[in-house]
Amino acid sequence: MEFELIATDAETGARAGLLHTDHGTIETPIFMPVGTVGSVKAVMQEQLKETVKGQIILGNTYHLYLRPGTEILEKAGGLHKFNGWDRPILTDSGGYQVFSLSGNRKLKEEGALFQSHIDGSRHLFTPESVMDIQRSIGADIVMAFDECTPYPCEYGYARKSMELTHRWLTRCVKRFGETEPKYGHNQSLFPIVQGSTYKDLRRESAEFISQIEADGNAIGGLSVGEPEQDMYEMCELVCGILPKQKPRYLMGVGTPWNILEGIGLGVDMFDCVMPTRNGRNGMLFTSEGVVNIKNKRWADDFSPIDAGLEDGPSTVYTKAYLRHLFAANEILGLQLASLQNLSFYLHLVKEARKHIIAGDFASWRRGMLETVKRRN
Ligand code: PRF
Repeated sequence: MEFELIATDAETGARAGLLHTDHGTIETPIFMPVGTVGSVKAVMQEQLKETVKGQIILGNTYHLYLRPGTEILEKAGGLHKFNGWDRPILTDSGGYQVFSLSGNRKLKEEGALFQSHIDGSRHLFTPESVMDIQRSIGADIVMAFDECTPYPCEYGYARKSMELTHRWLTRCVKRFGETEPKYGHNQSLFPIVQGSTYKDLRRESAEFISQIEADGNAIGGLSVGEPEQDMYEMCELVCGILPKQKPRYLMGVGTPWNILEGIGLGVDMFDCVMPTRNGRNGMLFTSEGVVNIKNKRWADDFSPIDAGLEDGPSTVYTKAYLRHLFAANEILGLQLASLQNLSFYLHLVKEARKHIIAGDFASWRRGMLETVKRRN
């Protein structure tokens, strides 16, 4: 995998780049739609490509390991073949999902013991097993096994957790180095910076992660309930240490304004369930700001869902119609809202990239931040 920096903004830390993988080139900054079980909820792969203009999607090791399981994934020839998405895929390691989803989990030096959220069965994830599972899934980018600390988190626990994440990383790197891709395309391992909201821990973690010299690096443990200012501060500190020539991925972030801020701090990749999950609840992200499409005020608003988007569901469907679909509990409503939000997120990062290259990112962003935060 290779990362080419195309442009760097003079006023902020923003960068535009090209990330070359065996499944195609990703233009950064990029947003990655979340396809937890190998499916971006309510959206077909054709729509992800043609309407949303998605370039890379994310899957979860935790979910795919529990269902359908590595045996089926290997029989299929990997996740790309299984789900029909032939562009890049990134898989999260399960480090986060074990802690947020499974019941009765227990952390040991060896790994994480947990109970499946599906049938209560008991499993052990270790850095080694998680590398092996991600080899079986066959994602282009695989994530290291980490512990994401909750917020707030006492200093002592945050330090111990970060140190465990570092020891786990060493084991991930070793196992990954000893194993081969299964499907003929290359895979890259991204380590994850932790350290909660403590500057000294974040600095130590970023330095530890940098010396791995991985193809890319991730920032975890943020957007877990801390004030947004703390998230930005940690992000800025970490981006100042991580290698400039490698892509930086801020995990699980966030709102459109979080993404604009993150780009300004030097982040290249983002993922979040927000556009799809909130979309299914009737919350739309548009070029006019945030819209609660269930609100009665849209009942006779026959304007496009998002007049600012040139393609996507807006070219065909109106706010009034989408509101009607939600009121009538129609499955198409969930699909259209997901398509709208993902199209908007991808549009936003594409515009950001355009303005980084044009050299007016900072002034463009000032206006855009106000617009995307507006409540309608
Ligand atoms: N670690 C992993 N995945 C994640 C996170 C993390 O810290 C987060 C935190 N926002 C989201 N997804 N492995």
